Amino acid sequence: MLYKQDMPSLSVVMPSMNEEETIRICIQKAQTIFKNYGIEGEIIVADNSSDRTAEIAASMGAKVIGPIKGYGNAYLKGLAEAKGDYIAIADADNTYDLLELDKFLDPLMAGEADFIMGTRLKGEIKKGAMPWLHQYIGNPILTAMLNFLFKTKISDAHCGMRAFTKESLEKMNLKTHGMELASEMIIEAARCGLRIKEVPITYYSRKAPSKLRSFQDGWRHVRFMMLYRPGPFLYIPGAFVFVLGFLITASLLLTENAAYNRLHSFILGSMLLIIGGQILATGGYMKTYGLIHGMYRDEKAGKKLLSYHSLERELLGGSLILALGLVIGLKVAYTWVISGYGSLKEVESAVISMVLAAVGLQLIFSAVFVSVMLLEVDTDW
Ligand SMILES: Nc1nc2c(ncn2[C@@H]2O[C@H](COP(=O)(O)OP(=O)(O)O)[C@@H](O)[C@H]2O)c(=O)[nH]1
Ligand SMILES: [Mg+2]
Repeated sequence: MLYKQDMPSLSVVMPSMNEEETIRICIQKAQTIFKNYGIEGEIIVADNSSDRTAEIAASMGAKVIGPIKGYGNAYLKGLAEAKGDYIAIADADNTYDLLELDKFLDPLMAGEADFIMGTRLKGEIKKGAMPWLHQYIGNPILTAMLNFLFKTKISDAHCGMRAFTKESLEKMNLKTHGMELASEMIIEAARCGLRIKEVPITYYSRKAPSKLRSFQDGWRHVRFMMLYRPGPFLYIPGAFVFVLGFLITASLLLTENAAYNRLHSFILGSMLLIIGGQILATGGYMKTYGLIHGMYRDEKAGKKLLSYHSLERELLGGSLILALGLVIGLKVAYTWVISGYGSLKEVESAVISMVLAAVGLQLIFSAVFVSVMLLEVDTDW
């Protein structure tokens, strides 16, 4: 139990799933830190175990909550319970040495930073502690993406040992249920303008098997970043592909008989137009989802684009493009009928009709889908 005094207090939150071999040592180390600092401390174990983890943790005075499925969920519920002025988080697998918490607490308590990240890549990684794929490929790539997209300067975005002040936690809008919470926390810290500091730590190997699934969890982080920043993932490539398709198709249409002489380029251009449209539409869906869930700082432009009236205009625009495609398609069919159902040489018109119909339909469906997503939102967008 924490009592508010002048003395600061510390909450240590640990998610656990079948960590009976290591939960004891983790709690002991946290308690040693409480003693060394002479601070009031509480340990919260957000558990989802079928072994004796919860029983051991409770017997050592930790507050055990659960069962909680999902790494993100465990933190969301665990952090909601935390009452300390300072909050530290770490795995319950003893891969992080909780005695190293001093490196996190000192700068926090000195007011030098609001959010302290451990870094194993600038610290030490014991032999066999981190799979090769994570150490040299997954983690550096995901970290670089995060740094690029969110202008952070982190060296180990997936380090699970972190600490922050209670006020910082309250500022961050954390909500993801899975492993992507690790990325969300950094993105939110950066978004809220928290002062982030890294401290090198040592990473030890695990006893029980890891719960991480490299590819599924890696992809969850990428998907999450995409949601926050659809621009570099979808808008920019989508617009590039669309414009390229448009230029190829338009330049061929302006060339005499090019649709026949350069048929393959013509089809390539058309394909790029359709693909570009699809990528842009997906960007629109992601942006809508992000706006609904308050993920962006500057929401004005996005909200305007998604306002009821602009959706109506998109619907109208899509219908006109589709209608044009259908008219051209009908013209092709008519030519076929009056030619006595013989062989046709209307490839150019047929392809244009197909592209217009596909792009027009995409626009109509996107406008409909986005407006359906907005049904649940209580605004006058
Ligand atoms: N409550 C809860 N804890 C989990 C869950 N999945 C993983 N954990 C715990 O979260 C921490 C991080 O998971 P871990 O397997 O160590 O991932 P790694 O450090 O990336 O290998 C460990 O303490 C796990 O026991 C879950 O679904 N629920
Ligand atoms: Mg771990």
